[in-house]
Amino acid sequence: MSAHTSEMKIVRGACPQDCPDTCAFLYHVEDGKLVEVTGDPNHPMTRGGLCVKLKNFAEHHYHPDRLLYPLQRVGPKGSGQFERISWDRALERIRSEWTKIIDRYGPQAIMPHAYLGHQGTINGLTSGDAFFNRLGSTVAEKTYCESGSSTAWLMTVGPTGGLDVESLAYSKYIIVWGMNMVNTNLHAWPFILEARSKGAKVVVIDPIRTRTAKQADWHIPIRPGTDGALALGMMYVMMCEDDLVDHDYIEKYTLGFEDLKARAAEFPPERVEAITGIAAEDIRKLAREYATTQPSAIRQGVAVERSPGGGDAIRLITMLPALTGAWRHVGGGTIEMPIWEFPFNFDFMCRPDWIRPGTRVVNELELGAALTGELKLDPPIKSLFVYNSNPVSQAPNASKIVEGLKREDLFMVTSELFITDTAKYSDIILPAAMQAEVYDLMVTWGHLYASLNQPAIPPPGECVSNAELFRRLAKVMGFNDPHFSLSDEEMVVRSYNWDAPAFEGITIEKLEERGWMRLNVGTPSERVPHAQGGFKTPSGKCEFKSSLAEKGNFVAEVWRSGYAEMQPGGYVDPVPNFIPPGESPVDNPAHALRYPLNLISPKPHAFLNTQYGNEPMQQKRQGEQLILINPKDASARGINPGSYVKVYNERGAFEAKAQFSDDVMAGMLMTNVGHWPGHNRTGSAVNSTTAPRHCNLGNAGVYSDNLVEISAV
Ligand SMILES: Nc1nc2c(c(=O)[nH]1)N[C@H]1C(S)=C(S)[C@@H](COP(=O)(O)OP(=O)(O)OC[C@H]3O[C@@H](n4cnc5c(=O)[nH]c(N)nc54)[C@H](O)[C@@H]3O)O[C@H]1N2
Ligand SMILES: Nc1nc2c(c(=O)[nH]1)N[C@H]1C(S)=C(S)[C@@H](COP(=O)(O)OP(=O)(O)OC[C@H]3O[C@@H](n4cnc5c(=O)[nH]c(N)nc54)[C@H](O)[C@@H]3O)O[C@H]1N2
Ligand SMILES: [Mo]
Repeated sequence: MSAHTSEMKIVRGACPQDCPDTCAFLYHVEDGKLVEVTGDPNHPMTRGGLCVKLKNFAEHHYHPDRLLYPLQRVGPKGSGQFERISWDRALERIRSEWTKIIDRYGPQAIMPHAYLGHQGTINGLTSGDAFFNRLGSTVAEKTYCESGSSTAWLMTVGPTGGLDVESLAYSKYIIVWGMNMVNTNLHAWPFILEARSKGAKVVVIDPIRTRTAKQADWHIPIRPGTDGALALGMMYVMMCEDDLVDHDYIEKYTLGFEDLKARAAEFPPERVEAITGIAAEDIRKLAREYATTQPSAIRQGVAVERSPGGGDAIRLITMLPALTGAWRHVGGGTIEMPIWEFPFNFDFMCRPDWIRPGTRVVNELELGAALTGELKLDPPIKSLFVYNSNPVSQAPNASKIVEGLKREDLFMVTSELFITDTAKYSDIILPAAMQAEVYDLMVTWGHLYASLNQPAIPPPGECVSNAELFRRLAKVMGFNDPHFSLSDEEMVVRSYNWDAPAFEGITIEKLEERGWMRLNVGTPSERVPHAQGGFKTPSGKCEFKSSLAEKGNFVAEVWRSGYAEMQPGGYVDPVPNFIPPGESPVDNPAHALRYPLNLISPKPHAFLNTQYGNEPMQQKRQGEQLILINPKDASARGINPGSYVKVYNERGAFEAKAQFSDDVMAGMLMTNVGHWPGHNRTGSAVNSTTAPRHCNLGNAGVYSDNLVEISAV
């Protein structure tokens, strides 16, 4: 034994990633160094497991490429040439550039761009909103993810957590709809396996035979963007062909049954077969099994919203358990995201009261058009401030974004952990702290526990948390509002309504001690949130006919400035309908002649969006950018397996290695989003081909509606 006794401690935390699992962490610290991060075995949902992405999370904190000090650009835009500067100089440069811009163009010439690089209460989605609203900048509408699904959910059942993912253990029929659960919601899978061990049937609806689909009892391949038609076809069988609905439940707890039935009557299985590619007999079988096996559950993935009709598709899917009365049972119903059970105090978090009347709103997915002037903006965007996001990889129409970021007259600041493909265009880069170094209450959209992340080690170099970043910016901009001098803990406390029933019994002190606590929303073995209706819609019912949409021109819930709210806007049909994919070969034959293959780009197994895409171990796991091609489509183009192909359309191109597989339907292709464009062969990735269009609700992106052509390189 050596004489040296090292000092060991365990600190409690939780995963910062934009993922439904939000695993409970134990940080192992030895002599001030983070040596390991393990899962907390006592957490009922995540049960001590961590996914492959987090396997070397401790080392990730010491990644040799991590940004440790503020940097200033010294070479041409995008050249990646930077020099170290002090925080004082960086902040002073930002202050003076912004003051000049505000004097000449007004504060709306400054635009933030942020998403969910960090998922904390004070460092996450709404971090920075208060600052930018106080500054008077353009309001950025954050709709990268779930805004279409959430709008649909709020319109149909209101802000309810719905079915608890842990209650899946009690289900007898489980549909995983548009989700690759073993990749993206791994810790929900054991509950499904538990249900299956008791006889449950597991169905996966996905265009690809994914890792999840391969483990299911029944995989139903579907053409992307046609889920709404499938749901209507199921309803046809349940309402018009057989009588498989729960009339008592419908009578008491729903609104608009006859209207929905009339809509469903337009979708007999034979018509739905032609739209979805699913055999009419399979649609009948699915509808009958789903309606007659209780409790039945639907786990909705985010992918359903990634098409022009995604919003209505989610509304329709969300209606299914109210038709069958599945909500009556423990383990019955559906899950979108249970985040609605958290009693957020958005008025504090985002300070919408600081948004000056008439301030314009620019959608973040239109970044390229906004920067290049294609979107007419007066004043133009003269400064962009990016944090918690990597748009050059993750936003649609990425080639256009790059074009905009090269503008010499754009003053760009990024707060980052690494010099990403986006950050490299910055004038100033500010170093951000990583999860083991920050204090935050972690938000989750996949289970019903609040978790407190406590700092285990100090940030290296001069890294700061986002919360501290905005305190510093507020100070240098001369904002002396008390909001900007609150400590991290005070900010967390004010971000929630601690008196809300869901937080009953939960305190910061207890969270400090235990790390996580379950919300007061019923136990998984008892929770039946809508056994007796109790929907949180204006009518209190599950709305087959939306009373919000009926009021007339109405859009959506969008995370505008981080604030979930209903906005007036375009027309929404009170009774949801099937809206065909805009670029689909069936519905847009002219376009499809030039670009006949629909490319979808779901999440990578070993990266979290782009995060860990620079970790050698994860790069090895994920491999290079692949594209899955059905052998029929490949041979028609003379492409050989393992060769490189160019994937292109009028928006842009990238190259990937061809992998032949029957796991993908003919007529479509699959690649993963998340590889760093700069690591790819041509410096670009899938989002150079995607369109900056929106799904019919919530302005969500339509990443699954993307026609391309491929050719051998
Ligand atoms: N490993 C890993 N996990 C992650 C992430 C990650 O990057 N990596 N990202 C996190 C984030 S931000 C999110 S939003 C979630 C998303 O996770 P998911 O909800 O699983 O969504 P996706 O990965 O986009 O796609 C899921 C599946 O839907 C299929 N799909 C695509 N289009 C359609 C369609 O039109 N209809 C149907 N029925 N299926 C379709 C795809 O083939 C894919 O297998 O994952 C989170 N978890
Ligand atoms: N083609 C296609 N595109 C997609 C999708 C798809 O399915 N297909 N999915 C969409 C979805 S669902 C989502 S959620 C978005 C995700 O889009 P983004 O949220 O932009 O994705 P990330 O790659 O996670 O980028 C987050 C960045 O924040 C940085 N970061 C992490 N922690 C911190 C911090 O504490 N402070 C600061 N300042 N920075 C930090 C990370 O290093 C990373 O570069 O992508 C969307 N884009
Ligand atoms: Mo997402």
